[in-house]
Amino acid sequence: MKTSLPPITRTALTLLTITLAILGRSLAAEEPGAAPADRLAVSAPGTPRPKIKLIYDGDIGPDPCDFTTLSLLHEYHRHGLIELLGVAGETPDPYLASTFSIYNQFYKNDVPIGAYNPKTWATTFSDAVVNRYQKAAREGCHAEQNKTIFEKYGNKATKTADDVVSPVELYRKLLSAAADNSVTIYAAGQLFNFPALLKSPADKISPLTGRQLVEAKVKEVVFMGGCFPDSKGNQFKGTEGAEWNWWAFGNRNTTKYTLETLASLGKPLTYIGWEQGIKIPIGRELTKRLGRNHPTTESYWLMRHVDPKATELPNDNPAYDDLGLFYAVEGGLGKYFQQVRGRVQVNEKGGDTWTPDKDGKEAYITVIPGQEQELRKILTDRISGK
Ligand SMILES: [Ca+2]
Repeated sequence: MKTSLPPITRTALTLLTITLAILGRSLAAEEPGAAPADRLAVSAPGTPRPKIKLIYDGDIGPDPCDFTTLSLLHEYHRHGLIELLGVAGETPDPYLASTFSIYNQFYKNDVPIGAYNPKTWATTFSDAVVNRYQKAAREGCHAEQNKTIFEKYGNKATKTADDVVSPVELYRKLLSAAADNSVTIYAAGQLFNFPALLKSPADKISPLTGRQLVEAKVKEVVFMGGCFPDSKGNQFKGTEGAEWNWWAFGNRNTTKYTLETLASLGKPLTYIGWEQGIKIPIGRELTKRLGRNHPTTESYWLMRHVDPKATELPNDNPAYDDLGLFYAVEGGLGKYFQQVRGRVQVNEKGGDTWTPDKDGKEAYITVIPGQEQELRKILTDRISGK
């Protein structure tokens, strides 16, 4: 919608913008390296505040929290809390593009999609990674969610891998069109897209390299990944001591290269570890509200092997990714979350340790004890559109 404002209003708006900008800077200046000021308070959807321009980067499936996160992204987008610039898939799954498209159809949004195509993904994924991913999807989790969701909810208008651009192309387009220092990335999966993007050369989309685009356009990155303060204390099965996302299906240095490069570019990086989402199980109430005929409900049924005739989900599931997205968009430091500043060190296999540093530009966040029930309720509300 275009509106033409009278000159006086434009001047007033300009002054207001300048005042807000100065206020924003002075707030940020109070505490070097602090989370943005709007991370400090949770507001209800619809409350006027600067819209976060967000790119989602992640794996969808097999965990239900991937699908609840997609629902939450679309709810935030349609409630105006974020401008969802695009969704970038990062796994070698031929049905990832169609899941993104089905959610666009379900929520009546038209969010740009980037996903890998089986015909070309060999330039990004080794055979070993593809095999480990497929083995995990089939055996570890006993479900190929995206394929089933396509068969059940796809239609003629559903886009597939052949209809969408690659994740790197999506990123290059979105970042080149964005204002400087304006884009928040929420990364809730393995980090395969980042090395490919950071190493991408100048092309017809942009004269900047991927590294230059990230340096110029990205404001901050929030990750669901790792385990804090270190991953050694947890016995992760089959992931060589690393948390699942940061293990990257055994692809050496994917996580280490990504985090070290982003840190060297001076980007504020926030992590929410595996151990936080486990405290916030959701699903039973949520799937009741969404109804059985919804891809997010479907993902819970598939993951839990629920009898197709059942009307209710027997268990909740950890809200790993949706909890991180909630923080990335609505904040809640001091109310729901606390943060520890410092610097992460990741080994070549994706295992992590932490060095505290009160002036660090990186932070991991944890749920404030006692806030778990409230977070379960608020996440259930948000994901179901309340
Ligand atoms: Ca995920």
